[in-house]
Amino acid sequence: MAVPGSFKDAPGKNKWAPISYGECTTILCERISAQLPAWRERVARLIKEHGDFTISQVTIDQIYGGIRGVPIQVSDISYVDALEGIRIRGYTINELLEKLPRPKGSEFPLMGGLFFLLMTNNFPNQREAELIEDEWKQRSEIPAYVLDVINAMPLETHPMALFSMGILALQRESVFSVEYSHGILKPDYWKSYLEDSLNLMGKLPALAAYIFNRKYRQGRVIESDPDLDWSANFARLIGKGDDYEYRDLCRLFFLIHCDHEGGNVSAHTAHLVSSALADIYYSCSAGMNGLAGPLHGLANQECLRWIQDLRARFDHFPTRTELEAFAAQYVQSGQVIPGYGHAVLRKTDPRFTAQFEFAQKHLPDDELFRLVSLVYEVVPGVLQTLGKVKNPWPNVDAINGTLQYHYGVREIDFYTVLFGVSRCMGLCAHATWARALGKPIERPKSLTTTMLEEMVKNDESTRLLQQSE
Ligand code: NMX
Ligand code: MLT
Repeated sequence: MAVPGSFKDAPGKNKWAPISYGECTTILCERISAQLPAWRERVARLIKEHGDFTISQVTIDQIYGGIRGVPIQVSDISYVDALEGIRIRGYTINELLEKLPRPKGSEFPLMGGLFFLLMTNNFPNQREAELIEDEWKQRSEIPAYVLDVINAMPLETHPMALFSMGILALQRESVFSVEYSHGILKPDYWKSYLEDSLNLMGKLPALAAYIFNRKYRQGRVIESDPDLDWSANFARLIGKGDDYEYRDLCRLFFLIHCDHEGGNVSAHTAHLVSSALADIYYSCSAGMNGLAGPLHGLANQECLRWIQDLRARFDHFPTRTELEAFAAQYVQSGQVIPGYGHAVLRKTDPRFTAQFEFAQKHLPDDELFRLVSLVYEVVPGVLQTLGKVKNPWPNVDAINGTLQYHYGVREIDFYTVLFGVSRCMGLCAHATWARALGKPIERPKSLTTTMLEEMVKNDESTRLLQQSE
């Protein structure tokens, strides 16, 4: 088997047999390597010829306002347009749903194909999508010590904390960390990030299912079925293997949650952590800690709770007027309606629409879905009346819990783990490519309030001086 990495010829560093990568990693490495010289040359030229070109200025408003809208990094893996939504490697959600290879008998894609696309920037054929799926099966076993870590935690621990801990515990498996300690050369770092990514993604469904079964199903054990794809096998591992519609929902759910460009909290966190050359496990675990925040991924559990609370307030299905009054009172009390609003999007999230269409087809009469539909009709208008909400439209989280609930996955606090299983795929692709392009450690600058006050004062003094001249 090929050994993709090369090592420093330094005393004490090269007395070690480098790890042999398998066929799948080698194929992916070849695909990426074929593009790297051109990418590296493009980036180097841009920096050399236009390095001092100003693309943006930062205002005090932005610096105190969560760096909103300030471009701070480059990633060619995905991009979120305010009106169109996400494009992953140039493809919209609908194009991915339509074009990616599928498992036999399903109209929803194989996640192996999505991984291939994210990592290689090449659109996969059926064989390439299945190559990744098969590889993940070989790499799916979770070491016992990782399960011991989870077992040692109190049952009531939030599943996102367990999920993040599980990923962190897997760090012992990192190929990059071993290779780095033996002096692998910088241009080759990305290869072991890729190897670690394949290992991590292969294990995540089993890790998430282990947490689910331990926490909510008295620790039952369900074996994987090697004939199932990654998403359907996850459905099986949580006891939903015979539900063909739920398998499709998993394929849809995992696809739409995989990435949302580089600036969201989980992606940005993982990118920052990996810029210090912390490996995939450290980086993804860190990203998951951000995803666990209620303004980010946890909004999916909060949103279903909100919908359920709303339903519980009435002894009948609420009318439009009743919902309007309830939502208005809710936001006027200073609380946010989960699942609505977005830092970048300025229209309905296409990931919401994809799930909405799934629900219209498969569960049009579900009471919670009917309520989600009514909320979609009413809440944007209510948020608009506040006059401060920049995007009154639903995001991905406004419906995903309702779908899970319909199919019997009613453990609401588990929903963000589902998001995380998928999101790690995007985090891995960003980190691998950041190493491939030799991105440096991130270190932006912080200022003090006094400095800002002085900058404003000096600017005003200069202006007054100029006026008096
Ligand atoms: N309900 C009530 N108020 C809202 C909402 C909402 N859904 N969205 C924004 N606002 C408020 C926001 O709290 C802020 O108020 P204040 O100035 O008093 O602090 C004001 O409107 C301006 O906020 P925006 O600039 O529109 O939004 P921002 O970019 O700061 O935040 C979110 C974006 C997504 C954090 C925000 O819309 C929100 O909290 N939404 C609810 C939580 C949610 O659905 N998060 C999931 C995001 C997607 N994901 O999966 O990660
Ligand atoms: C995401 O999927 O990460 C969310 O929509 C949040 C974001 O993009 O800021």
